[in-house]
Amino acid sequence: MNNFLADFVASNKSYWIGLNDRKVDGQFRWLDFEDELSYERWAQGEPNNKSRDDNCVQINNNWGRKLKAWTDDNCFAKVKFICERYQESTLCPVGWTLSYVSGTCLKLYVTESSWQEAETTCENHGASLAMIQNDGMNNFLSDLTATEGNSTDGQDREEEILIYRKDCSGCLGNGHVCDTRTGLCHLGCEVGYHGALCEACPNNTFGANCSRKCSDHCGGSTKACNVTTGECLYGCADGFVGDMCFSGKGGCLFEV
Ligand SMILES: [Ca+2]
Ligand SMILES: [Ca+2]
Repeated sequence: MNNFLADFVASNKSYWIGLNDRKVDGQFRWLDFEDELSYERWAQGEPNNKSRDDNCVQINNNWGRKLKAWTDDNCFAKVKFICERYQESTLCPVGWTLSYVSGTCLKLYVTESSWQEAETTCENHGASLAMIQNDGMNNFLSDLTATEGNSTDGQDREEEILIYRKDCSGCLGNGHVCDTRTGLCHLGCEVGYHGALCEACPNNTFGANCSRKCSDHCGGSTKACNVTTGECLYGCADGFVGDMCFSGKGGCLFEV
């Protein structure tokens, strides 16, 4: 393959986005929304509804075409795609990229899929095909497509486990410190929390490094106690008193 062709193939990238005119030909809509488009970025001569099924839209980084522009294409064509998911926080799961333009998380999928297969894959990951409402977002997605191949090796990375965290509770540090992408606490854990993620003490333990055990005389079916202080959460079992229920009512101590 000569260099020219190699460059052409390397730069010939198309990705499904959420735009389609499957419902009424010629009326393009974002996914199932009814609103008319407030922003469009069609390539020259597009949309041209070339075949009867040209009802789904790709964003292209094609050599020889207007960069970042859209084309209508056959919905059953197999191309890569971009999913977008909404977050309550400004943190994205690992493998997703935050768009400061939209406040949403974006991810490229390199498994070539029909438009519907792509949308289904997005939905299975709590997302939908990406939507573009302005130049900023169009540029963002275009930049995102430029990162393809950096880490995917032709495979979608399997890292959908949401190990990011919205806060760093349990982590030590002023205002709590953790890697919000991985959830790991950098400075160790507060009293009552343990592990790399500084999770609350398990199995009725409490205190520094979860090294102490809640009193056997804590009340309730779980006999649970506060992970930091050891105070019984549901009062004391019959015959015992005190925050930690170590004292017998008669004044005897049942320290454990
Ligand atoms: Ca059409
Ligand atoms: Ca077309």
